Amino acid sequence: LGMIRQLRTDFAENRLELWYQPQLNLNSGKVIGAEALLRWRTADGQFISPAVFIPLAEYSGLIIEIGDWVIKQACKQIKSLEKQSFNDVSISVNVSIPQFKRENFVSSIIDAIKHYQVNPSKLELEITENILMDEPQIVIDALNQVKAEGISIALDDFGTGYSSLSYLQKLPLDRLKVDRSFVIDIAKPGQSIIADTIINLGKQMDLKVIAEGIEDKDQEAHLKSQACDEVQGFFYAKPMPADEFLAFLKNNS
Ligand code: G
Ligand code: G
Ligand code: MN
Ligand code: NA
Repeated sequence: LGMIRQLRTDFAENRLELWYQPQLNLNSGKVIGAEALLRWRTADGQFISPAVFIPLAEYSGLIIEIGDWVIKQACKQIKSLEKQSFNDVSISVNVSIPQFKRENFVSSIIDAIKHYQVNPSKLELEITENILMDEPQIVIDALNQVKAEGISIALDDFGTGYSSLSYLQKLPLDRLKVDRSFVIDIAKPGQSIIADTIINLGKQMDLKVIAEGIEDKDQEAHLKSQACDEVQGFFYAKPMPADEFLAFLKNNS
């Protein structure tokens, strides 16, 4: 509970930062976007991992305010990229279950897009299949509204959650993210079956496929052999502050 109180105070004092991990087109090597990832820098300069504080934010309800801030921050970032003529760079934000349960979730996103006057297709929401665990219809309705606004939707951590394949056809998706756990051993004999199958499934469904967690060139070579569209991983770049992302973009576009 002490930590929740500290999170609330630090959020109010602007100690949360949004960092960006580049996403590249595998063929061209050019940056096509970034995943926005929260970082919490406490007053004494320590970083606390989102893997630790996101569950606390969800449990305490703080995720609503933090999630609003993340979406506004991402729109602001898209605007600033557009101003520097990077019009084709998209920003993906992770969205938690409690955010969807809120009445005005969709209108809050639309407000942010209008406020910053950004192209909605440059904003992508990353959802996980776990958001369908309860009240799937509420979530599917919200996603359909989001999609109708031209905002993109990606399914994150695909294949690691609790839902069934039948939902894949009910969700208005643009992109499938191949989870890092399926990528880690793909260069080893016989260890790439799940990743290969997910890539193929995504292509058959006319979705863009992005693989996550690439750490070496053998993994990259395997993904090229499967014609995977896009990649994200430490091999290319780690998550970085906005100014460093801009510099990375200038060098890789
Ligand atoms: O960046 P890192 O690998 O430490 O992130 C750990 C986890 O925190 C990941 O599962 C990621 O999706 C989640 N996360 C990071 N930023 C956000 C955010 O803005 N909102 C939500 N809901 N989750 C986030
Ligand atoms: O759950 P989600 O897919 O949103 O998590 C994204 C997290 O994965 C980010 O916090 C990011 O730091 C981490 N990540 C991204 N690329 C790599 C990688 O190549 N290796 C490892 N170990 N983690 C990665
Ligand atoms: Mn993600
Ligand atoms: Na993932």
